[in-house]
Amino acid sequence: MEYNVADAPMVKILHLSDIHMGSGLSHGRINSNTGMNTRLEDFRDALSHCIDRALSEPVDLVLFGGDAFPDATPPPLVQEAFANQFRRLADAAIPAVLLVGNHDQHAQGQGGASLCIYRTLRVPGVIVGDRLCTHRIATRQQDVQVITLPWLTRSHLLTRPETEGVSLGEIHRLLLERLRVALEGEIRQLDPTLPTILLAHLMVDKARYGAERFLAVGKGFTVPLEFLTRPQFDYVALGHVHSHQVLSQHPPVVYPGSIERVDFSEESETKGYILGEVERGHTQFEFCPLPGRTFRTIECDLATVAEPQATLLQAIAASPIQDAVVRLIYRLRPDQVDAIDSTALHQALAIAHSYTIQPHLTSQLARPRIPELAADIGLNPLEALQTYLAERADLQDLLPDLLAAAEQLLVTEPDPPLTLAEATIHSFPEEEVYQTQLRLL
Ligand SMILES: [Mn+2]
Repeated sequence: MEYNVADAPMVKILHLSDIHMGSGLSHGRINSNTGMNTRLEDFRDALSHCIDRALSEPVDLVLFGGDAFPDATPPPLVQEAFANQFRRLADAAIPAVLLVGNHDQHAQGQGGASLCIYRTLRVPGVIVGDRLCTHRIATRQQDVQVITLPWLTRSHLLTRPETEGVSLGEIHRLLLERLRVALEGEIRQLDPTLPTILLAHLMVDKARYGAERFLAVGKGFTVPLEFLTRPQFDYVALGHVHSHQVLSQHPPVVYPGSIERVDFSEESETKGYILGEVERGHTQFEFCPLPGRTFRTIECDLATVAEPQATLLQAIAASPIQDAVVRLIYRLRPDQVDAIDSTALHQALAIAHSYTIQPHLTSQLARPRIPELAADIGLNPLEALQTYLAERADLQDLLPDLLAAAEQLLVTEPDPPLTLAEATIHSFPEEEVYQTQLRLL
């Protein structure tokens, strides 16, 4: 392709994705100064960092790869936190493309309910990508073409009669075939002289999975990387996968990843966004890390240690937990439970931003400590007690009394068993049963 480099200045872009504003609020607490959940403030700050950078560079175009909120109906406070940041771009006359991800769509019907409001309001410079089409966008430098490919469901590309009685595998094959044709249609009408970007929310077959796997309700279909590595594209800006990864260099096919951790599955991932310079036939880009809130897991197996409390406190002291979201997971034997002083644990964890403590008892059946008491050996209750007590040196003084008491209990005639009718009436009043069932739902 022939063109004069001097006539084709590069377009500076900022590409971010998977904001999920309003996620993981259980890891936060209420900020008494603002009344806001601190995790909502963290997500807002992460987005604010991105927008700060877009303004300070300044970039010519911002690309958002989809999944603005956890669902299509965010509460007004969360909508506002998102809108306040993108409004700063509009104020600075920097165009932004907001792509619709799977979390932005309603389960039924088409369109990105949570993002379409920006089109309805005609916010200057904001383009909502809720269908496959090409947008020619005027930037300070030059025009750029952006093909938007939102999260596709079968209703976008297939009609009901086409999918009736058809296997899921066959539907995915049909979807990919339709997508290939539709994408080809967009590619053929591109202006070959302009920088061209594909902005898509999808799962590429070669991508590593992350937290998005657990967040998505319905499993979508994966798209082969070959669909995206077309010479007509100068940059392929992706969204959906939460861990940053570069799938191809020519052209660059990039997931920036999410901007904040939604849960512990993202504990070890670096969060950030992409800053790039796109020109026809040549693109440079770099990943820019965001500070982000640290997540820290402390895991301890206490079942084999002599001093469980001291071991646990040492493990906490050895972890940098200041201002982090912390989970303390420890395993212990049932007979060690009394050795744990939970007040001291809470004190040790108080410098964390938030924390949870998850004790797990090692299963007696899985680890029979007294071979004579293994599950497959038949003993009557008194024999079982004698076998157990024989192992407990600390209880030898009480042995005669304990055995006598046990014998007494075992020979005492129990209360006559309740009839079924009585049991129903006495143990489970109707209302209580109803309440129990409600909790189960
Ligand atoms: Mn997604």
